Amino acid sequence: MSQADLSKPILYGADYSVYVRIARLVLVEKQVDYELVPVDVFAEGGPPAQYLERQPFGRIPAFEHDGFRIYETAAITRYVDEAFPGPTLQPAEPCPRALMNQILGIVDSYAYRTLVWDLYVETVSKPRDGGKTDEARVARALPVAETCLAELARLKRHGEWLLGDAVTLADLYLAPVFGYFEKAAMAAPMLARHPALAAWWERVKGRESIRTTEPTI
Ligand SMILES: N[C@@H](CCC(=O)N[C@@H](CS)C(=O)NCC(=O)O)C(=O)O
Repeated sequence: MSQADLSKPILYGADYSVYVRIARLVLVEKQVDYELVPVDVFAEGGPPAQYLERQPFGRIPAFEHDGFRIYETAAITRYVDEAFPGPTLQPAEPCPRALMNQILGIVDSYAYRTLVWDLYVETVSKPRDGGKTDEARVARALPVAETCLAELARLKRHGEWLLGDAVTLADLYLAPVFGYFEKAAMAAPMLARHPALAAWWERVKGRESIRTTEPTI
């Protein structure tokens, strides 16, 4: 194996995963050459035992660079931003940096579960795969989804991206969540109530990093 191979970062995961896509978006935006090693956490019997040595909670992604192993997307993305050259994806000033971290927290704690699992999976992928939508779960999720969108719209700063004129981790965290959410029927009318957020999403979809990380399923 050449030296170049040794220093090429490896991301473990599946391209359908929201969190794997967040890490991939960061790698692409930083123009880091990386290898995606497939791990399917939803395979029958769960992830392979070998993978659990990297990520004992059985979630994806996991990451390795020059023998340094980490997991948790927040740690991976900040490491990639700080360890590699390229445009910085975290504002230096305390206030925009705090707003970015707040948006990351909203995605982790509320938006991922609500917009992806409660709305997209329940109303799109479950029925497509022959399952039955849990209508009570959808009904409980709708007001939470409204709060997510209202808060994201309120936090969005003036400019092309969530925090203004530069793409940050906030944009790259939210984009894969919206990638699934927009496929749900309720997404368009909900987004239409927040025109600046809807315009942001249309802009994000034009980025090369988004186009080249589109899930294959
Ligand atoms: N806190 C983890 C969350 C990662 C996560 O939830 N990944 C999902 C796929 S998008 C997963 O592995 N799900 C498998 C499961 O829930 O068993 C991180 O930030 O990396």
